[in-house]
Amino acid sequence: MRNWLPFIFLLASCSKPVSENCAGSGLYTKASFPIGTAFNLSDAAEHPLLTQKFSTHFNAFTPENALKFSTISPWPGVYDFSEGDSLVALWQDRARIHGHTLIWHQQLPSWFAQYKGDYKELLQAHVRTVIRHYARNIRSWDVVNEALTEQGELRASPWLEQVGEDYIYLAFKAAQEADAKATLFYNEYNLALNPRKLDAALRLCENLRSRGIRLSGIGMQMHIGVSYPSREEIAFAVEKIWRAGFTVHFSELDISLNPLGNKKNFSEADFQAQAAKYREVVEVYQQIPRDHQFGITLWGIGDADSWIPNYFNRVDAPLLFDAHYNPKPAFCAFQNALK
Ligand code: 9MR
Repeated sequence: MRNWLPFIFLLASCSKPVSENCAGSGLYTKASFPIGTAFNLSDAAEHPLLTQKFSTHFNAFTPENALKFSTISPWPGVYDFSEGDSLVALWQDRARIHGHTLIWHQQLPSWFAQYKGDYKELLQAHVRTVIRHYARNIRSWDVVNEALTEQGELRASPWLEQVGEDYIYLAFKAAQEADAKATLFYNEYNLALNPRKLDAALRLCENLRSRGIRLSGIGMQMHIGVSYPSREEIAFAVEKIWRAGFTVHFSELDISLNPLGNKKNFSEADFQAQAAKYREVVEVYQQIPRDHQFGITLWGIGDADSWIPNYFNRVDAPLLFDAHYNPKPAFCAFQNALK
């Protein structure tokens, strides 16, 4: 038995995760770029701790659903900006507000499919109306969201169907005409995971630029998992994007603990692995030259508010704070990685 003791101690010390310590001070105060998050007005109203955490740690904000077409347009040509206006009024003094999203194949109004007018005009009017409404408070926009398939082709979006291939160009053109100084983004997921999609996104954005579009940056959504994509894959994608002359926004970061949906709960080791991945993401982001960094935006604050459990019908805990807004190991790793 005595001979086994060192081995047992060694095993115990290897498997026991090392917790990082960190200060409760604001995340954004340690960062050299904006640190953002996303939520809805109802989340803010229901959870006072959410707004408290937001005020302490974040200096950028993306309305999660408030500016989407289905939220703001109950009838053709009719706009109700009340939720977006309330969020803007709440945060504009202390956070940079990023507009999300103008043209997307999801969250279209219920009347969209039966619309009897000209879809090209609808697209242009929509982009113009929303950008102009917020021109004073929102200086950057995800103009087009998720236009590509994993094969790098144009996705079968209702916009593609109704307006044709030029719908992306038309959206960006309308955006820059509506606000000549706004910072315009193309926003997409799986860019680090899928080099084929990354190349297609770069081709798309370079093509838009060659046609006179003032496209500033690419939003890498970064809905990722603890074990994918690798640090190297993230670094490769990031570098390709900034070297092509685009600003990089990690626009919707969360790190799933349960991508396959086969777990019912999570161990301390899972939370440590997640923390390590968050650290990696922050480290890679900080390798981008300053003038190509737009910021890192988390897709929510507390695990209970995340879109993932509802959307995929599985338990998950992908964010920096737990369901009670207590900081997780991921929070400390994120904070300690900032420099
Ligand atoms: O977080 C959003 C969730 O509340 C909505 O139900 C969902 C609808 O598809 O959209 C979520 O946000 C998405 C974002 O707007 C675009 N990228 C993917 C995000 C997660 O689906």
